[in-house]
Amino acid sequence: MKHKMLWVGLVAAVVACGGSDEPTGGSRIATVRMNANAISLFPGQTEQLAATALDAAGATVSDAGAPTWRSGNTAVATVTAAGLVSGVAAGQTDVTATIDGRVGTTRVTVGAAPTTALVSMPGLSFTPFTTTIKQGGAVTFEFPQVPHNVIFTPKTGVPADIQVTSNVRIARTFATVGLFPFDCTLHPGMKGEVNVVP
Ligand SMILES: [Cu+2]
Repeated sequence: MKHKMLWVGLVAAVVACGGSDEPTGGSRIATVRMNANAISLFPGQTEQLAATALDAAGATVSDAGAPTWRSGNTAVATVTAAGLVSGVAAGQTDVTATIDGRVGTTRVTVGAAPTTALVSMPGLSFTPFTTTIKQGGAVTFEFPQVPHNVIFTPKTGVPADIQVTSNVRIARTFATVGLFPFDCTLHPGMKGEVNVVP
């Protein structure tokens, strides 16, 4: 979301500066700066990239055209015309943004999602909030002394809920790709989610 807002801001700047009195003719763009030199994703995860055109002095060229996005290997990661990168399969590639012939590059590493993961419950929270796991993998819920439950939002492929318990580890297997939110109904706002990826 942070990256998306950055990109929206860039678009707004381009619009705001349209028709400025800056010189034309020949590229004023010296480099294309990416918001990240490198990113890491799991298959099925996305991340928004942003590219900024800079002049020779390093100042933003606010009325530069929109970047053209390209993935060096679409079997590893794809990128949309708006710079949204999606992990496809484990590997490494470069995503480039070209503006007026200048190229910015972000190295994209797609890692295999883990087959096991642990969710702990410090205070009245699930940590981490989002657990990413490979399809068929198992998430272990580590219940502390304070009792909690894990109640999943009903949907196809969701595992069985875990009723109120404490001082125990209980695992659930996730056979279906998708996002599976859950709550502890004893503690309003105590929420988490399991993101199951191919
Ligand atoms: Cu709880």
